[in-house]
Amino acid sequence: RHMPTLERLPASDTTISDDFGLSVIEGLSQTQKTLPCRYFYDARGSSLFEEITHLPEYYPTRTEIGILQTCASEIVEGFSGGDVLLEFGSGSSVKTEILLDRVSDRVVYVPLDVSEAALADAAARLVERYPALEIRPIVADFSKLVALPDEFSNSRITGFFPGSTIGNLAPKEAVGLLSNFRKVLGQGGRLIIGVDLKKDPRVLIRAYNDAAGVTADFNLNLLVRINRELGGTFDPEAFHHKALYNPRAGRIEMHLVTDRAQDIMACGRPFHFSPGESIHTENSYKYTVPEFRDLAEKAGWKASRVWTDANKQFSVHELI
Ligand code: AVJ
Repeated sequence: RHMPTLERLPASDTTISDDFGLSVIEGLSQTQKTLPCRYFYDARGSSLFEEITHLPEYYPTRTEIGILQTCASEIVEGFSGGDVLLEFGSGSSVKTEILLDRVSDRVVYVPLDVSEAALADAAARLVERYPALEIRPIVADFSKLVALPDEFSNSRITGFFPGSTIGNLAPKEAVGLLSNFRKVLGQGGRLIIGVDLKKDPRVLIRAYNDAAGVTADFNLNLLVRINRELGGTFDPEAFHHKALYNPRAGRIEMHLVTDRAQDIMACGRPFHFSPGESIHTENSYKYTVPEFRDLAEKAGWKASRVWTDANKQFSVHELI
């Protein structure tokens, strides 16, 4: 079979090239220095994240996969021929296979990702494994997506957004993204979304502070990337990884902390660090089931079914 053709949405052209340099200048100029977590995922960052998902302390990925395996038939039971499964930020599409394995009718799979290479790899694998599946990959940034190609305007679309990526957004931004998904999915649209649950902070902190130090390397890789791509002069050895649970905000925070004063350059500009100062690199919000259902309803969705694992570590929600 031929490889599916790649759709490039006009809206995505401007969005994919959002400027790393500008984000770094803006983030490092604030009183609490910050860097956006979306820049973790260069080639090394992506492979470190993959490693994280296999760590004994990092429960979310394997727990979500377990839930999907259990509830996949229920998720796909309403599918009929021509229905669309659209995955926001599909990456390798590994979790999608759990759903595709249970689909009997001829559905259309639309993987949507900023990485053309990831889409090509995933599509090549899926056309082999699912000969009856129609695949229509779209290169786009799901956070900036405004509309789908016209050909989908009459389709019933199920959005799929696993991985608890929604947790990286502040609740207000999460409502914004969910309401945008609702517009994009249109009439009769449905969303299946993975959300990490609130739990014993010690379990959470361990998941972001693994004994092997992979999460530390993942966090520090951001400095390596700034050095390489933006002429940065960070000494990654002079920073250490810190993960904490902020109970008032209900989120894990990751920081890069320096013990001593530093003057570094990045993007041709100087930045000063005082002893003990940190760069806030990631938030990972955790929700109870009712908290997330409320959030989804603020975005105009109706919370429908929800699946969790026996230990109530992770949740998969159906929004209609
Ligand atoms: C899967 C992107 C949501 O917040 O748990 C893992 C990323 N950061 N370890 C998460 C991450 C540190 C992750 N997301």
